[in-house]
Amino acid sequence: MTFRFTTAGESHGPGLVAIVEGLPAGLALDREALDRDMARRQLGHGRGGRMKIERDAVEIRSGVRHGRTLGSPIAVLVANRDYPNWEERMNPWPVDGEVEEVHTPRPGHADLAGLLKFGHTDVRNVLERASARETAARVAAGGLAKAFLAELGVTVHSHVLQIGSVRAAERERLEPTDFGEVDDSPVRCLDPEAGTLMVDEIDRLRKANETLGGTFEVIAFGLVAGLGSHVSWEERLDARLAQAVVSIQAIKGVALGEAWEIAGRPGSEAHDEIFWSEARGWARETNRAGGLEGGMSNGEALIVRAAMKPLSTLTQPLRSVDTETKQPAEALRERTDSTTVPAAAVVGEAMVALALAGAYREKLGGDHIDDVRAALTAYKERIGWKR
Ligand code: EPS
Repeated sequence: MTFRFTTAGESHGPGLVAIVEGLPAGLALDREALDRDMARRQLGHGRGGRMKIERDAVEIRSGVRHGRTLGSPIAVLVANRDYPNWEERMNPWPVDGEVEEVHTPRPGHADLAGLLKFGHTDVRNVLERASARETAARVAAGGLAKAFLAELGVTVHSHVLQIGSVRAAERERLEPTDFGEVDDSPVRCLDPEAGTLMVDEIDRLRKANETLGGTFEVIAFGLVAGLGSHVSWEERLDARLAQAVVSIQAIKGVALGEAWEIAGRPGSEAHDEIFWSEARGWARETNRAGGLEGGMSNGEALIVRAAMKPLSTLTQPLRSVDTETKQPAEALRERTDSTTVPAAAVVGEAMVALALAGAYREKLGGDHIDDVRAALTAYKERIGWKR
């Protein structure tokens, strides 16, 4: 059983598409839950004018009937409400009149390398696809993965740890219930004081024509031990999670568990000692590994952190070169967000959910969701899993 997904779409084109293949039949989908995630991705202090235009919603085009999956590929469409304002510039078909080309690549964006690689003369042919608008399609796909995981007792959450120079206080051992109100924070931060300072920092830097990056954490609860595998590199769950999260636009680093902190500690303070009791079964008192050992889940909460660079579209542009004249020029100045770390955390949830859904499909197989549940029960029984 191969679980996979792909997306298509340009930022200002007619819309975005995601195709998810390999979910079992009979899985119940909740339309409101899917759209709730789409709206959560649009949240966050520091968003620009575009989010006032878009009202992202999932339109299912195939693979679902009367609220349940059919086992066939699921195609979803997310419309770009901004398209009518770009119809001439982004029309799939020739238009009357000249469409002005962009020749000033932004440092930090895909603009220059993409232009050279694909032989375009118009930077827009690259930037439209490189844009983080594409993450709306990932969140739509991730919503389907989350629905599947929920059937297996897994939930995926996220929160912002840092925006610009402001860091939230570190929290030990978070539980699913800690995330009930995270979307009420304007920056999706669990530390209200830091959240207020983050909002101030965003406002201050926006006035100075700056953009901001930051870090966020995604946590998945309820995993069974043994997802992924130690036996070959491409089956390692940690490697797949890292790829999934680093593939998000502007993400430059990923940490699994306390990766960077552990690197400087002695071994006796770096690992999670193993315990067993009749009541709990296998358990750990600490979770420094972030739920991953030897490329497999160990049943503890799965913790992935990501670092996002400041957005590369600046209202006070950096120095660049005109790709036609080769003369110095200011980089493209476009409408932009000041920061999208809160939104990126929601995209992180989607990518982690998609990676985990793939790992569960491989582990448990099954054509109908009932087959998958039965396989999970049988596996838990075999390994004596009590959670
Ligand atoms: C983006 C630039 C902005 C963002 C966009 C990503 O769009 P625009 O150029 O239309 O103002 O708003 O993000 C989204 C549209 C979205 O849905 O997240 C970029 O260049 O990456």
